[in-house]
Amino acid sequence: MRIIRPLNENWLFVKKQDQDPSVIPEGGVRVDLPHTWNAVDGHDGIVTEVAGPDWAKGDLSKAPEDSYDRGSYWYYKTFETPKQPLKDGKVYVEVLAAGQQAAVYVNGQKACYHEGGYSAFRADVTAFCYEDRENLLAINVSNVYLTNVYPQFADFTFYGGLYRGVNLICVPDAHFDLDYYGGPGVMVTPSVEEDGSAMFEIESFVKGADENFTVLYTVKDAEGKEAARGTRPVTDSGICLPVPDAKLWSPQSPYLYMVTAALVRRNEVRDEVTVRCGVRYFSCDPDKGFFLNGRSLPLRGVSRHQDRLYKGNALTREDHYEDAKIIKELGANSIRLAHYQHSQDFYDACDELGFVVWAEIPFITIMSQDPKAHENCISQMTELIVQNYHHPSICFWGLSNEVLLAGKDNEQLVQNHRELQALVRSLDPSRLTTLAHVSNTPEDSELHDITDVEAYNHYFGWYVGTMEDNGPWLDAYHENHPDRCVGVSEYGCEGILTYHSAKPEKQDYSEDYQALYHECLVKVFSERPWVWCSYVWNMFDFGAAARNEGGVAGRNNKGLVTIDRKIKKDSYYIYKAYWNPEPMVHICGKNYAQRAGETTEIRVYSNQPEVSLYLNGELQEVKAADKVFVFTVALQEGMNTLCARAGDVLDTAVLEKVDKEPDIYYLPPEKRRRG
Ligand code: ADA
Repeated sequence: MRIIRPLNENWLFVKKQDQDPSVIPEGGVRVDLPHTWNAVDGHDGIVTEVAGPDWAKGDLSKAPEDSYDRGSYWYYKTFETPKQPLKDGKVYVEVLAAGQQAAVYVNGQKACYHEGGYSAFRADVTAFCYEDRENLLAINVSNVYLTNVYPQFADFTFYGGLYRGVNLICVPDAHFDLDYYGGPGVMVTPSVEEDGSAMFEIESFVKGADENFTVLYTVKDAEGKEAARGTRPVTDSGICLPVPDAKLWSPQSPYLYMVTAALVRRNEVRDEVTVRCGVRYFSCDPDKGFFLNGRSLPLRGVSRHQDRLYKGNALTREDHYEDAKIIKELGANSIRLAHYQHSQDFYDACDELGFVVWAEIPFITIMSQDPKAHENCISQMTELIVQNYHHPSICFWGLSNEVLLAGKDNEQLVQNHRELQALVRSLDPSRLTTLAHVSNTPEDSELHDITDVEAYNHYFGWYVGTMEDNGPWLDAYHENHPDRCVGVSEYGCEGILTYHSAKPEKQDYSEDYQALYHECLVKVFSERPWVWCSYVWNMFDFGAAARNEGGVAGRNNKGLVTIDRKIKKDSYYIYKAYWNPEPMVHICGKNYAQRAGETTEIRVYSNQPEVSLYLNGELQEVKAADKVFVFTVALQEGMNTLCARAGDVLDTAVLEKVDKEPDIYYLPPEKRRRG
């Protein structure tokens, strides 16, 4: 049987460029994986030397503006070759991700080189391992800018490091394949039959086995009960296993099956692989939007980046699950996992907690002029699909994001998209393709005619226009292009807890404006089920090293929740009111703690029909409204206690009446966007 041994402890991290992979160097620090060397400078806003290209002119010859350490560094670790029961086994090193490119050496011998910072890759190191003494594993990892590796340039930090972990995998000579784009060596495609039963179409890819071997497949239900079983010869290993009365997967009922393929010789299982699957079917209609299992399900959710305060992207499985639970509490039914392949941990959480996922590759902002870059797109898309084929949560593969932001709409760009579309169709005809247009993408661009569905990134009410422009834009587009399935892949605005105003306005970076903006947008989408998806940009504030806005350098602050996951902003709660049926009430403006003026506005969010507001124990008013309840109250001198009751739920707030509000509440325009 295969042995999977995590190699995450006791690495030596050497922050030097050229090193000898066959000898442990002097210096360095002991680290455990996951690890990134940009855990702090990736979003602390301290600008180091600026290599400053003018990327807007497409000049990417030099590394984009660097305000974090982009280097080529080394990790070292010794390991023993595991003793295998059978002598002819194979040994692989599996890197779960290395930002952004990496080379793997064992005992000084180069085993592989990989480009792309977000996918797993493996190296067969059998020939380089010693039988009788320790081996030396050295991995050179680099997030130095290369013209042929995506992302070229984008509004998030390209963290460097072994940030998801490394495994040693040992398999017998006869085993399920480990060489194909980091895939599991088995491919399971569940589908729903006319009679409501499910069919599990399974294919496995076996190496080193002769006619004495067979493959035994079993399907187990969520209770661990065997639901189907079948055997095939390795020479023709495909099989379709029926599961009558299958339970479907959906966000409301994320039912999972376990499919195991066992490689059997005589009465012995030599190798085994298990994948989790879900049975569902879905479609998109230009006029009716997204359907899952035959029911309309407008996808209403958030986008999420994979980094946290002072951890960078070196997250644990618990971190990923915590993020997913915060999003589940919001009541989202979908997540756009921008702008790259995310961790298996997070896709697993989406399968288990129930989210429909848009997964994508980092073909973003600009198409590199380096022809080799398209090969990188192709390999990253292949890895994304092969490594994540089994996640029932994933329904969409995203080809690109805002490639017209800094690039030109040209034939090569269209051709590259057509090739990506053909690749996805060949690897996975069971899912839909999509892409995210930058807001000013011409409506007659050929980029509209390639993917199955499409979406736009719109920031009306933040960068341009007003929040009220969003509904009319969607209605006009829908009318002009009734054959297109259109969604909104991004929308949002900055919200920083320090800034407050009784008269919030666009670009004031206040928590209050962000809440008003999202009050407007959540309603726009609730009235348009034909908009197949809408994703708040972003669920969490995240690292964007080149940014310097709102007095918070190094970060994008459009999150509904702070980068440390500790504080939900007011805007979080308007979504909870719309999307989570559990009774709730939330008094906004708790951080707007000191208020001047005879009266002040108190906004309350609730999914209950009526809210009663009390000031210092006195009932002020009972209001009936739909989600947003706006009261005007006259605070008394000093400290005041507010209480909002809605049915059986309540919320309180403490506000102080002052003569003059703190200057810090207001960010002068000249300080709002710098750099
Ligand atoms: C774009 C881009 C995002 C982010 C966003 C913003 O839509 O796709 O990655 O940069 O703008 O915050 O401006």
